[in-house]
Formats: sequence, C-alpha cells, structure tokens
Amino acid sequence: MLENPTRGYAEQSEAKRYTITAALPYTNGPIHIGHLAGVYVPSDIYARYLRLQGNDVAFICGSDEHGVAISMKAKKEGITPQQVIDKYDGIIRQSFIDFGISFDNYSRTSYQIHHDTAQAFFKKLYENNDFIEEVTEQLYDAKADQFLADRFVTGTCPKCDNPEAYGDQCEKCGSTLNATDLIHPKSTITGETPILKSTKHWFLPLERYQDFLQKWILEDHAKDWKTNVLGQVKSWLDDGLKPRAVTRDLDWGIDVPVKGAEGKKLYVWFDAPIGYISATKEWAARVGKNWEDYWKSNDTKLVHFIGKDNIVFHCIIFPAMLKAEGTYILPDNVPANEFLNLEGNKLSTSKNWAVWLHEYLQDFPDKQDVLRYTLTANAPETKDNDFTWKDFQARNNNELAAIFGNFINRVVVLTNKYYNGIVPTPNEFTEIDEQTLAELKAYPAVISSSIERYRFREAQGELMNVARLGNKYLADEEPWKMVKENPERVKTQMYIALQIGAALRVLSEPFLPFTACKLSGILKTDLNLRWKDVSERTDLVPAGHQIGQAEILFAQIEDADIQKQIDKLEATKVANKAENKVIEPQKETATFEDFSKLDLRVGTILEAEKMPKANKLLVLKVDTGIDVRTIVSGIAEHFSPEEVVGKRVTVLVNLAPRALRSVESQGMILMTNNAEGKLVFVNPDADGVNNGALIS
Ligand code: B3M
Ligand code: ZN
Repeated sequence: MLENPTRGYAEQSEAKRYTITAALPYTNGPIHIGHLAGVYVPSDIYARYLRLQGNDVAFICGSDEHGVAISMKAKKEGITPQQVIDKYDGIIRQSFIDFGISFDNYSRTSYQIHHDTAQAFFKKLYENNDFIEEVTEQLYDAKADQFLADRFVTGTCPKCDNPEAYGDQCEKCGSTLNATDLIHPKSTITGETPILKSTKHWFLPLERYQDFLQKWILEDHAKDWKTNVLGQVKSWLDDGLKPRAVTRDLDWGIDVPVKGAEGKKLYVWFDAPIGYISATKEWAARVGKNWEDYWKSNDTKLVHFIGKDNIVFHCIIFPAMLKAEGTYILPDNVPANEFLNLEGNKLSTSKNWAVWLHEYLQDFPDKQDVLRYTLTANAPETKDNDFTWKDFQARNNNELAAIFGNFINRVVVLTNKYYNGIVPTPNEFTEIDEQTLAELKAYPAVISSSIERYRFREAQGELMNVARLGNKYLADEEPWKMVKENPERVKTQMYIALQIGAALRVLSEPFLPFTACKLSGILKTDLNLRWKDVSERTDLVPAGHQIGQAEILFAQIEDADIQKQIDKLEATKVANKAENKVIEPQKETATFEDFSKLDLRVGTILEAEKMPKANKLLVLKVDTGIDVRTIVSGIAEHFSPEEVVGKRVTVLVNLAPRALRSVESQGMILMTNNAEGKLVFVNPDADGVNNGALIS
C-alpha cells in the first residue's frame, strides 16, 4: 500500500470529459500480445476505470488503412490493398470484441468521413499558409516507375549505421528519417538503387513549433509525462526540428485536395492521427453527441495510448498539426509503453514470432482475463519486458486462482452453507473488523492513484491485495471453526468477507472485466455500484440479500495446454530456420542410365548393435525384401540401437560391399538432415509399401 492512501483523490483531475485514443492498428496483419500489452490493455483499463468513476468517456480507435505497409502487403499477397484492409480490419475488429476491449467506436480510415475530415484539415492548413511547398529531389525507382518513400526504401541509417533502416525510421536507434537521408538506399520493390527525380511536395515546417513544443512538453509536462516519452521528445528537440513532408507520390491513400497535387496522396502519418477525430465524429453522430465537445473543449482531457515507436508522431508532429489548425485541444498525456518480448525474443510479424490474439482466443476462448492479467503484471511500462507461457500459467494458477478465485469461492460456499446464500445481519464490529473495513475502503483511492499516473501494473497489484486482505481476514478469523461455538460472531465475519467480495467485483472491472461480470452473477450485486461506493459504503451487499452459487472463476491451466503453445513456437523457430537454410547447390547432371544403375529399396531395420571400439558405427540387420543383410551405418552418435530397431528406411542395396572394421557392409541406408540440422532417416512411410519395393 502507498503511504498516503488518500493521495489519489487529491490528484483526481477536474476534467469533465475524456477523449481516450488507442493507436490505430495498421491493417496489414492481426493483433498480437505486443500491441495488447503496449496499447490496448492499458487504454481499456483506463477507459473502464473512468467510466466506473462516472466520467463522460469517448474511447476511440480504428483501423489505419493507408500507408506503404498496406501496399507492400498487397503486393506480397498478390491482392489489392482494399482486399488487404478488409481482411485484416475484419480479423482485428472481431478479436477486439471477443477480447472485451471496450471502444466506444472502432472506425476505419478508409471511410468517407475520414477522407473528408483529413482533406478538410489539410485544406485549412494549406489556406493558412502553414505548409511550405517545395520541389525537391526524391528517390525514384525507375524500374518500378515509382517514387520511393518510407517503407519502400531501406538503407544505412546515417545516425547509427544500421544497414536495415527504413525510409521513415530506423528501428535500431529510433530516429525518424527522410528517405533521402539513407546511405546506400535500395528499393524494396525491385531491389534497385534508386535515382533522384524532382517532384513537388508540401512540408509542415516543424521548426516553427520548436519553442512551443519545448515549453509545452519539457517544461509544463516535465512532471506528469513518462520519462521514456520526455527523453525521446528532448532528443528530437535537441536535434532541432526540420520541415517534414506530409504528401507522397503513391497510388494508395487519401488524395491531396489542392490544385497541382493531382495523383499525390497524404502522408499516412498526416491522415492517421486525424483518424481519432473522424472516429469521434462518427461515434458522436451515432449516439447524439457533439463531437467538438471531445476535441475542442478545455474541460476535456485528451490522452493518447501508443507504443514507443509512435512517440514522435503523437508528441511532435500531431500536436504541431493541431496547433497549426488552432481550434483543437492538445493531449494531456501520451503514456507510451516500451516493447514486450516473447520468450526472450523480439516480437516479429514477418518471423511469425508472436502470440496472435485471434489464435489465443481460439485456444483459450474463456480466458481473456488471464491474458489481460499477465500482460498487465508484466506491462512494459518503464522498460521492455518478456512474456513467457510458463509465467502465464503461474499467474493463473498461483495468483488468479489461488488468491482471487480461492477467496471468492470460500465466501460464496460458506454463505450458502451457513445461510442458504442470504447475506447475514452483522453484529457489533470488533477492532479487527473495523480495521479490515477501513483498509478495504482505502483501496479505491490507492488504485486510483496508480491508474491516474498510468501505473497499471502497480494498480493491478493493489487489486490483488484486496483479495489478499480477504484471505487473511478469513484465515485469521476462521469462521469454519467458530460456527459451532459462536454462530453470532460468524454472521459478522461472513458479512465482512462478503463486502470484500463485492468490493472485488467493482474494483476488478477495469482489469478483469469478464471476471467482474461473472462475479456480478455470483454475488448478484447491484450493477450500478461505482468506484466510490467501495470507500463510502459498508453495505455493498446488504443483509438479507440473496447471492448465487459458487462457480469456478479461474480454472487451473494444465502443463499440457502450455506445452502446446510452447511447441507451436518451437515449430515457428524450425520453420524460420528452414526458410533461411542454405540449400546445397545441385550436383552435376546424371543421365537416366546413371540413375537406373542404383538399386534403391524399401527396408526395415530388424536388429542393431554398437560396433565394438567404434564410436560412430552401428551394425544393422536390415530386411531388404530380397534378403536380410548386414549394413554398417555411421549413425551411432545420433541414434541408440534401441531407437532404430523397427525403423522403415531407404536402402541402396547394390552399393559395392566393403569392410568396415571387421564387418562387411552390404549396402547403405539413406539419411538426410531435418530443419534443425538433426540427422534423420529418409523414411518411406507411404501406406502399404512392402520391404523390397523398388524406388525409381
Ligand atoms: N498505425 C501503428 C503502428 O505504428 C500506427 C499507429 C497510428 S496511430 C495514429 O504500428
Ligand atoms: Zn539508426
């Protein structure tokens, strides 16, 4: 617990309304646990919490459907960009619903409302003379007949020498680049070295906002923004801001709505953040609200949840755009997270090194909360962090089930056993009761304080402490022992335990929404209970109230379930290795006559023993269909004799016999290496093939 549990109240903001945005995922692939841990789980906790506090909240997200990433995916899959975005928007949208992310609106940047909003925004800045119009030399792939920007070009980063930097960003040192900054640029479309060709573009002169950004972020927000965010912003500002092109020569995107820009598109990072505004407009129209309240009113608090690779766009470029436009509020905070790794390795879409949300939901259809809990417990809030399946299992079995689930189960079972599920009327509270209740009532403020400082991991830890408080109370009071000798005392004990259970139902809702919902069903609590009721009321479940039956909140996760997931990742590793495997070059041509000289047969190994005084050799008895013969094989370091007996193998039977040690070998068993480099038999496992069958 924090030293001063009331601190949270003092810090609670005066905002009337909240606009909470979660980074718009690119529709070039599904959502994985890295996205969830970095953006969607923390933003959902925050939004749910604010609603429980009775705030007016717009929680906004949507698909980011422009940009080079989409065009590249379309090229790779041989389909149109529209087909790409429809496919992944569908998968992403559904997986967010199934995972319980409580967006008020999940929109798409391909919608007309967004095209209109982004174009109007551009036009306003254009008319205000907020852009510089300039003809510059840009990289051009002559073979593909296309200008290259962003992800269409790679090369060496001028800052850190990373040879795989992209035309918009170096993922190694984090610097944002212009394509022309790259040393030794190369087109990712054709592999060609691009030439320079002149073209006209519109630039946002970021240097005009240098002083404003310096003061607004590094001075005014020095205390409340995260250090990782401040650090990146500072390094940008220290470098000195420069004009940044906000238009592109591409064929996929939003048309630049001014004369002389025919065929050009808005830069995806110009249109995407405006997507938050379009999505709010769409939502407001649907629910009968005024969207401008959520973007242009000083009593609205705007918070952007993003990953660390998006910091510059949300802290420098978008605020500069908003400032230039002039009628919008600026974000109150941008709580960017660091990255999550998976089993010690960097998450990677291209290497398929990920736990995909839609696949997780198939494998664990009723365990949304276990993943939410694990990701929050390991949230990469201040540094990169690691997800492992063993930890996932332990978090469920040793924490959720053993602490939270166990407490609820005891309370519900005992209440049903002693009182047929009716909340008893308490007698006078003892000092321990009073103390326990006081501690319970302090928790909402403690958890609030952590959430409002974007420390979700700490907040969730405090939530578990509420369950621990309940367990400790029961363990100390032992109602099951007292029930015979002092049943009146037990009524008070169970009454208090039930209040802790009901408090858990309210306080767990932001973190474990599916569990909270189940708990409402079990305790039949008033659905209107709010956060503050936990600290203000001692009758969250009143005497005389009928509760339901116990239900398992967190079933044990078995080793086999975890092993399946680990095996899946192992298979990914093997597949990746196989893809990179150096394939031996083809040997010289053999004529058909050459080949037909070889007599290859299917056989079975009948016996095997080690060749005395030879580490590498096994002496095998092989049924070749023609006969049973002796073959000496150099596989003893890879297989034990017991392992190979019974194996079906491919045998070269007419290899000239030769003596190995003192044993004559009458043929050869064909071997190969599998993807992991392990020696394996060339195994004729086709059905119904007999020994002796000729291979031709
Ligand atoms: N589409 C997400 C990413 O960089 C990017 C966020 C846009 S937020 C306006 O993966
Ligand atoms: Zn770099």
